[in-house]
Amino acid sequence: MTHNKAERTVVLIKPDALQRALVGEIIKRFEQKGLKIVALKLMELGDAILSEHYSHHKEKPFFPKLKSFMMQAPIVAMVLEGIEAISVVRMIAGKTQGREADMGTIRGDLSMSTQANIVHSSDSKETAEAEIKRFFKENEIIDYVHGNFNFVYAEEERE
Ligand code: FUP
Repeated sequence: MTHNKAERTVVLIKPDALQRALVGEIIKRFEQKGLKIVALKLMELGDAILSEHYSHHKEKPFFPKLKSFMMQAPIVAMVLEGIEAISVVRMIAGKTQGREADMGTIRGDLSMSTQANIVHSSDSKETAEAEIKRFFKENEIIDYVHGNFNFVYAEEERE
């Protein structure tokens, strides 16, 4: 990581967003906020990785349908970096239920659904760490200096 206060978090742009041609719109929102993209790729997810990823929901009635939904089209997986990136990304994504999410958030502006809710994002430091390992090889994450760093953050935040 290029800054010692920075966090890394995983975003998955889900099949509904790819099918609705919203990938650019979503990446734009994270970029414009000032988050740094340190990994980015298109993936097709299979049953095994989805069972692991959604293991906290495995007893829920919606679990099989959630997995098949995630297999309907490719997803875009990213790692974003920034100070407090995990909570900032959750805030930009908005509440899980698209119909209830605040306007201005990705889900509030773009989703009418709970399952087809456009993005997934890591919900804690522990989850982020596990999800980075789940979706990325070490050499797919690129540590580089972003030219806008000194303007995205104030001096005292950069110390
Ligand atoms: P989030 O962290 O906001 O993605 O929300 P959850 O971990 O609660 O939900 C994970 C996935 O399960 C989301 F894609 C939404 C989906 N889900 C359903 O399909 N039905 C439900 O009743 C609740 C969640």
